[in-house]
Amino acid sequence: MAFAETKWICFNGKFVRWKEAKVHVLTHALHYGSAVFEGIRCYKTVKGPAVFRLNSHIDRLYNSAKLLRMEISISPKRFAEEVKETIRRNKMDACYIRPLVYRGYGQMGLNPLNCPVEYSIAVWFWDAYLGKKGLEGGVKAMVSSYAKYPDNCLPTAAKVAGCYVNSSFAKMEALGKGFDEAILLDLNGNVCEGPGENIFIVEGENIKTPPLHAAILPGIRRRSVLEVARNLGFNVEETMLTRSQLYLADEVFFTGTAVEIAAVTEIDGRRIGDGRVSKVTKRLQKKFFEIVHAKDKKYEVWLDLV
Ligand code: PPE
Repeated sequence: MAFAETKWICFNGKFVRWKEAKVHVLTHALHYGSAVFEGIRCYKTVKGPAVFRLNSHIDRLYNSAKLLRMEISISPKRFAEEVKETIRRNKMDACYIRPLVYRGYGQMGLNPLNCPVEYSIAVWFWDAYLGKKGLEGGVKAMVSSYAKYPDNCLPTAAKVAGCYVNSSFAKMEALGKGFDEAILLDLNGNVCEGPGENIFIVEGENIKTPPLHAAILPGIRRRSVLEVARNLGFNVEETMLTRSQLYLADEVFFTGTAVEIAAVTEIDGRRIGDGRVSKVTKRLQKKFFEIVHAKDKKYEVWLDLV
């Protein structure tokens, strides 16, 4: 597989060659999923490379670590600095950033508390997650046969590596059936999110998305889209959504760091709206393109120059 390798990975604060950033096979996280991660994007702007809402992502990383009872050895401020240093060292002007905090090698068994907490930061060029299709033509999704786990089973607000097996199941099933992406419902049939994206629907002038208590990841794009849409004059609402609301919506779109904003034009073989990327999704895509490329002063505070 061709991976867009870069030169350096920050490994516990030291910069090591991409190929040398390795761990022992008895690393706790490999066996028990005891790791947390982030997905962040850096964009090329006229002022140089800029990271989108870096501090929000770092805050979520520290919250994820807290939920897993992991103490990160450096401060959030220092962590953010190391993210930027990793981008500089690799001379990237646009990239995806993947910080990982995990329980390392030390002791086997379910109790992770005696294993060291280690971290890494890798960057590479990653095109929009659902490709050109996601951004321009819209994707076909299916309602997954896998339900999203409730927060009293596994924390939904944290990006815990082990929890992503749920997402992988849904993703594999969707791809295997010829769809581009999955949509997960909770055990009661309420809409939650995609395996790696939050979901929104458009009903007339209203933009709706499931609330934080709907077993979703508190997406940073989600929060940003809510704010931008409100500022653009749309009625926005965080509310539980049913499966039928998905099918009957005028528009459906995914948001996320990797995916950006992607239109969902078909769900379970049903055409959504007119089956094309429609006006609200297009408007938000355009606005976000301007925001992340530092072309809208109002949102420059969301960009952190590298
Ligand atoms: N829900 C889930 C389950 C999720 O993993 C993501 C991010 C989101 C919502 C959107 O959150 P945010 O990026 O803060 O707006 N998924 C990351 C990982 C994707 C992957 O395939 O890996 C991402 O987009 O970076």
